[in-house]
Amino acid sequence: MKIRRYVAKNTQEAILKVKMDLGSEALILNTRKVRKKGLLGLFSKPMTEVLAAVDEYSRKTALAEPAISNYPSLSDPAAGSDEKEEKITILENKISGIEETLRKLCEKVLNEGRPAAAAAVADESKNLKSGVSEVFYNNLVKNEVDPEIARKVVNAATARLPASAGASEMAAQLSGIIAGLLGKPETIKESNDGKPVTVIFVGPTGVGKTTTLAKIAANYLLNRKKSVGLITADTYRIAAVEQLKTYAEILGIPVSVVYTPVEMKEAVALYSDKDLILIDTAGRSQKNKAQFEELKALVAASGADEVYLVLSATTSLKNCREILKSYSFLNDYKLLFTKTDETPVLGIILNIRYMTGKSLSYITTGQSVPDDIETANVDKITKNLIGSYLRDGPG
Ligand SMILES: Nc1nc2c(ncn2[C@@H]2O[C@H](COP(=O)(O)OP(=O)(O)O)[C@@H](O)[C@H]2O)c(=O)[nH]1
Ligand SMILES: [Mg+2]
Repeated sequence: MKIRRYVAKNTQEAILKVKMDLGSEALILNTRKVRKKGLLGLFSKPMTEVLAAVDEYSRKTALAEPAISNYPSLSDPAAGSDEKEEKITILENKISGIEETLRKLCEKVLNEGRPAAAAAVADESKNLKSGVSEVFYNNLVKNEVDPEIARKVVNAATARLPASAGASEMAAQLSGIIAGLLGKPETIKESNDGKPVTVIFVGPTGVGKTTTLAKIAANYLLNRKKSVGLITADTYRIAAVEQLKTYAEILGIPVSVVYTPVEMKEAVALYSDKDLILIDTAGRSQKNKAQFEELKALVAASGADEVYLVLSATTSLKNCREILKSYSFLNDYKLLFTKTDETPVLGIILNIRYMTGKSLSYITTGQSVPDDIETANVDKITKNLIGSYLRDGPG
């Protein structure tokens, strides 16, 4: 990862510079207002400083990958600078690399045999490292990573780096640590015994369980040519049953409505010839213990191979903690985050993954069935967490 600092009259201009220099995939690490140093600076207009990073790799492949709008990248097809500019940029980078090496060499030569001065330089670089750590810590917290987790990952990254490490080394270390914490997402497994894979979705009301189930059903049916059976145990509201029936009708697949654990077992048996059985449930009131007992019995009766706890990325950490408590009766489950399109920050994903240790799976990115769903992309989530989105507004 390559990191550079840009100063311009305003944010737009700074971003333009970033794009010209680093390309459209550049990641903004930090923006702040700065004034010229010295007495004159007091009277000068503030400038905008932008700290930006880019993967050498992602820059090369940027054009091959579709841009996904809800992640903070600066995708813009017009940003592909022409060949000359590209060459100039490469040369500039090479020169600044050489400058840096020279500077370090000079320091080394000057400090040889002068321990006090050497210590001063070491001190200086330690300050630099802790300054860099704070920038990243602040970004993580702004992106709603739990401060405790943010502190832990930044400390871990700092500990692994030499005192002279700069922002690019820190970004690379942090990316590695966060990606490791997010783990490898696990989606619905293939059946290998000819029996259907049975999947049940649980979670609070309104997070998007039914919509997500419809997206998965449609994808299995249309893209993977699999046979699908639907079951709904959400009989609290007539509208909920109708919603799933409508999707089933459009897709031309069967749906069973079940009220009791016995009916659940029967419905699952009915679909023994399918490749995939998707089961919808009702959200429960956190205050009502009996409702959770009911849900527990339904989950058990379904004999589901996989349970997905569906959570909205817009839910606060405090509420998520409550929700997790309510669903702690589940033996095992995977985390499915919806509505990532409704929030610019994805800290909740890392927080909940860290707290539960459960695998990530899919994330959903909008209301549109069947398109707005994807396997959680650890790389994109990591970038979202480390980067500083332009939340502070332009100018
Ligand atoms: N913006 C956005 N809305 C979503 C997403 N998933 C579901 N919704 C909307 O959330 C609302 C509730 O969805 P529904 O599937 O009925 O939630 P359920 O009560 O958990 O079954 C509906 O208006 C959906 O269109 C998503 O990924 N993004
Ligand atoms: Mg529903």
